[in-house]
Amino acid sequence: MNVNDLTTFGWDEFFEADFKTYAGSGYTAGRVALEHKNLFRVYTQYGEVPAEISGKLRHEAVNRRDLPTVGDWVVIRSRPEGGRVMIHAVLPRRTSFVRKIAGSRTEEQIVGANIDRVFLLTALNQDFSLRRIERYLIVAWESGASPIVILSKSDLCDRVDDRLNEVQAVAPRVPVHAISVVTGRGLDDIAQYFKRGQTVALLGSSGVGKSTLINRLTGNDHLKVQTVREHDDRGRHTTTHRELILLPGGGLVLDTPGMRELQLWDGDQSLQLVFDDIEALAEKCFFGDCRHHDEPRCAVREAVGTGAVDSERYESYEKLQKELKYLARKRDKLSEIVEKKKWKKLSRLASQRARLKRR
Ligand SMILES: Nc1nc2c(ncn2[C@@H]2O[C@H](COP(=O)(O)OP(=O)(O)OP(=O)(O)O)[C@@H](O)[C@H]2O)c(=O)[nH]1
Ligand SMILES: [Mg+2]
Ligand SMILES: [Zn+2]
Repeated sequence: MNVNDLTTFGWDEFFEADFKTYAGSGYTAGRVALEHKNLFRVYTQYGEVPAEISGKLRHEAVNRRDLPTVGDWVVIRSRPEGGRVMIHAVLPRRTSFVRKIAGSRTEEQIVGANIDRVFLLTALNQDFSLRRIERYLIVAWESGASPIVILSKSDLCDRVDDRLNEVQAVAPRVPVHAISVVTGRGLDDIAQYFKRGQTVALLGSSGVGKSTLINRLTGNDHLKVQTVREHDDRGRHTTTHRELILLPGGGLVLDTPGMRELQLWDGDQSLQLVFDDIEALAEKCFFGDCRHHDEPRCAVREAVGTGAVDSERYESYEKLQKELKYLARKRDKLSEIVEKKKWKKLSRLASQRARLKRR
């Protein structure tokens, strides 16, 4: 594997096209591997180097989306004195995995950029929840990456095939695999997803075995994993920051800290995709704008009544739909504010420049 070749890290014509405007002025490109308190590590053709954001980029950023995040391709320039390189710009993202930040504030967080596939990990113990898988699927589809459901710790479960079927039923058209790093089950099956230059992000609650799987794939114990098993099997948030790791056989994996909650940010269309069984039934309702509450000849309520659609799945669908509607309203308000902020900032920058010119 040639680590001086950026294609090893996923560089291709897509990013090349946007980089053209920078090429030739001493700029090169790199991919953000890690972010920690405003300090970054970036994969470059010269190796992995520490980096920081240029004052201009920080100054001109209106919101977080404008700043680099793990997985981003960035425009960098090394400084003559060596040491840290400067990040001057973020190249447009091909995909971005966005969630709403935890808590009540309406703010987005980009968990990872330029991800090709997301592994949604759920452990085959008390962690197992079909409802959580549905939620994860919406965020995954929305990111532009392809989701794959991974049921981890299959060695702890004696109904693995039942679980596989249950998950497949709520995740139509999504590959589902059961794995165990203890018995080795499924590890050969998932090898197909790790390809040179392709990025797989691992997401799931704390303690499901994300870091353990990556250590297994890299063949070392670079990543810290939870050592003492807790009696209640809940995670301890061992991983504290996101990190993009190059696999010895090619391919990149993004380790992420376990999430306490995955809040939706956007996803109307993905909701339709994840719940296409219910969406298809809704087309058969007598009224075109049926809310499936008390309207006559409602195909959805009928299906829930006969058990053709699981009632918990239907509740989950309604809940997620409400959540998305609420968010959309809040986001609309927010974008108004951001738009105003942007104009203020731009006009301030313009008058600053004009003043400088006059001097
Ligand atoms: N029985 C069993 N235990 C596993 C398996 N994979 C991981 N574990 C154990 O699960 C615990 C948690 O693993 P981690 O890899 O730290 O989990 P994580 O998902 O990275 O957790 P956070 O970093 O906190 O988000 C460790 O004690 C692992 O040894 C498995 O396939 N079977
Ligand atoms: Mg971890
Ligand atoms: Zn209806």
